[in-house]
Amino acid sequence: MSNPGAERSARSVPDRPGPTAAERASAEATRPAQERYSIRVTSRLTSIELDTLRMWERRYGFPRPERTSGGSRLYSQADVEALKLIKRALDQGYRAGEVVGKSVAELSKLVLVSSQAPSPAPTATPTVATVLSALTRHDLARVRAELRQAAVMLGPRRFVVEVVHPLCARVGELWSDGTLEVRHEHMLSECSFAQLRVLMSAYEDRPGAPRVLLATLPDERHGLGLAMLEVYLATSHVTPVFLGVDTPADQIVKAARSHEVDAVGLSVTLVSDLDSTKRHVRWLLAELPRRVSLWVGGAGGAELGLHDEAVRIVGTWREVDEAISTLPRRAT
Ligand code: B12
Repeated sequence: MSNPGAERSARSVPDRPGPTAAERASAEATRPAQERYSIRVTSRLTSIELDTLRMWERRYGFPRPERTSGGSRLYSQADVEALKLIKRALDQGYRAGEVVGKSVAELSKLVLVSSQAPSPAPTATPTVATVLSALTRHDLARVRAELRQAAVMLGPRRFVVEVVHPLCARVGELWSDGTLEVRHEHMLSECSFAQLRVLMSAYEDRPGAPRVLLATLPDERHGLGLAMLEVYLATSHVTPVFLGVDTPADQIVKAARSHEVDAVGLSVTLVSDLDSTKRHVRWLLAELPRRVSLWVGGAGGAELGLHDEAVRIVGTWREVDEAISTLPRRAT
């Protein structure tokens, strides 16, 4: 039986000879489009010496690159990412034996926990652009990788303020003008939540730190603002108590009492029914213990027209800082 595909490809073979096996191997070894990198490129990308890469492979079995037919090493994008984190951990004082071979998740945590302010300060702008472009291509792996890398490079606070917040705002705009669809927004929300959760796993309750309960009222499903705030508070030595979205007001009061919080933070978007939100806020003011402050943040907060000095309307990160500065310090 004839095979038309084979015939077509046989006809299209050019007259001049194709590349030799060695040429193909060498081209493959340096072709970033396939996300495979030669040892030389990997060394340059990660600032790790060629000999060190070979030695780790022998000693720790990592990285274990693929080989071309000619035997040259081909490192994957994941190898490069892990190696960059290993390099950061080494720069922070870890020994190779402690970090080489750990997973990217473990390394990210190590590097974050031990990093002070990242220096020199890298800029977040390329990340926002790259994530948006990956979102439009449905390249979920790239979205996750970019967010993970930005979190490590910038640190949790800058990651929230300079990456997740502007990304959400931009995706909201692109969604309302029809450039992006709801699936893009869901994808970004899920990936952002996941990364914010990883960041939170590095924090534990600090004895003596003030506590802030975070929730949204019934029918408000936007929780990313709260998840950002959770990380932001944790980096400000405040213990966040994340209750989540769509929470009945009486449950917020009960949780505020049982967790002995100093403030309750509500996130309100423009989607919220503002009259019902106002009623809930007034009810909360009456029911919460007097020493518990009430913060209302998110784009809908300012639209509520609440002029009650017991309610703090918070719209910017600076205002979040001001609100934090009013929290009492507890005796340990
Ligand atoms: C992600 C998202 C979703 C996700 C939410 C996922 C999740 N689990 O959170 C999903 C897909 C569920 C969703 C659904 C909807 N969404 Co939506 N969504 C967004 C998006 C892109 C980001 C939301 C967000 O996280 N904002 C948080 C940050 C980015 O916003 P922020 O308010 O400025 O917050 C700042 C501060 O106020 C502070 N902060 C926030 N909260 C708090 C709380 C406290 C206590 C403090 C101190 C500080 C603080 O943090 C930020 C930094 O300063 C926004 C776009 C946008 N610009 O917000 C649209 C947006 C809010 N959604 C919109 C709409 C229309 C909807 C839907 C009605 C769509 C639909 N037809 O189904 C539904 C409604 C669902 C509901 N009943 O709540 C519109 C609202 C427009 C309007 N004027 O009404 C927006 C603005 C998009 C747009 N441009 O059209 N959405």
